[in-house]
Amino acid sequence: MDPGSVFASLVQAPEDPILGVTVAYNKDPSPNKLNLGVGAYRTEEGKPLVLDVVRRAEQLLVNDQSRVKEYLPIVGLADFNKLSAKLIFGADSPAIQANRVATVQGLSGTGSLRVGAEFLARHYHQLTIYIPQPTWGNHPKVFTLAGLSVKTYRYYDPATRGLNFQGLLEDLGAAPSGAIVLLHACAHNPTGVDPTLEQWEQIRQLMRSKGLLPFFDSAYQGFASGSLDADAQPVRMFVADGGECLAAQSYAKNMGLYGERVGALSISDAGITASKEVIINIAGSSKEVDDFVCKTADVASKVESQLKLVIRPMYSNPPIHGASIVATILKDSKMYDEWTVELKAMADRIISMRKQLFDALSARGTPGDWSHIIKQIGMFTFTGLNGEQVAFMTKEYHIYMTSDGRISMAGLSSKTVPHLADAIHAAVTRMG
Ligand code: PLA
Repeated sequence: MDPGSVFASLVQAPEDPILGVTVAYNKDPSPNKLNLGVGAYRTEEGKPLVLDVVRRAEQLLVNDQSRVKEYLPIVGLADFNKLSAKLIFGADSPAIQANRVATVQGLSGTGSLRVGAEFLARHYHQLTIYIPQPTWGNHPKVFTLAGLSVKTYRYYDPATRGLNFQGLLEDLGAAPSGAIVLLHACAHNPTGVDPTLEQWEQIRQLMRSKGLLPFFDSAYQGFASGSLDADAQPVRMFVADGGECLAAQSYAKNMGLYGERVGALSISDAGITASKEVIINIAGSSKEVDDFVCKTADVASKVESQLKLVIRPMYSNPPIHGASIVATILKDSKMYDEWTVELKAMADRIISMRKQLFDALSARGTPGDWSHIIKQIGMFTFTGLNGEQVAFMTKEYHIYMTSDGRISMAGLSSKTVPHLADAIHAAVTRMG
């Protein structure tokens, strides 16, 4: 019997639209090749960056002889979970103070999204999730495979290269009550277009009035503005109103821990937002308030217990190393401060790449309005280049990017900006 034959009828699957760009890049022998596909930060020298504070945390961990390699609990490292919830919801979050938040460690952003989606598919009454159009290419697959039904809401307007706010409000306004809504916490991927805080407030009011459930994907906290707190503002607005909220966090980009696969999923249950004194005035008795607080803490514990049932048969429990690095940094105020400085430097370098690319195109007189390069936020520029132009740039200039015209600004350096500008100029003038 031919041992290979049982899978002989398989069709060859296509490469991943994002990670496949790196596969193609690796095969290219050209010395001028440039990978602007996957969102991975590079230095001015084009090298991957391990943050100094991460190296230092790793050193501390290595030197600590009391550390062992035993399994973590199913939900992960307790310190890491607490600190992660604080990082996204805010240290003074009433939800955390009232024990209304259940947090589990996840396999980076993707794994945390998947665990959240599997949990919702099992325990939430509405199985429809609305995702922005466009969104990160893996979102529809993660949610569909978890058992949710995926619909889209309008988000980006190609004509203005900005937010289609009216379309967004109309589509969420027409969504069935209770539907889940995936929101990018900041630095929307791939468009680089975020709502303003005023627009977030309108989105919040609309969603709460219709009982829509917010599920935040926070893959770039700190990368948009350079400030961890400013970038978490949209999430904190939703948590502050006392309604339910899910948040998937990734430390891949903001701590440069890509391959360590470290992230978290937090589920905040509904609760009261006013101070105890105010509520006693309304409710009449302190006991009623205590009962309520107790009940909500009870819900968080039930949520956690069910998350464990999702995780255990999937990968049993999460890896220890990355979470230990993060916890070491988050719990030490000096290391935390060092992290924020290094994070701000990464964000600033990306912003300076935007300016340099914009200036280079202006200097070449490249036809079209390129101001979106400096207006868009975060790791990516959604250039507006079409698939044909992208293919031309890859073939003629060895520049690798996703076929939707997204470029990772974090992969660019002062040295490579002219090469990219030449390629865009040629693509636009010859294939425009
Ligand atoms: N959510 C969004 C919006 C992302 O852009 C990414 C990563 C993730 C979640 C998942 O990241 P993690 O699992 O590594 O934490 N997006 C990258 C990489 C940077 C990728 O596609 O996997 C991108 O190039 O779009």
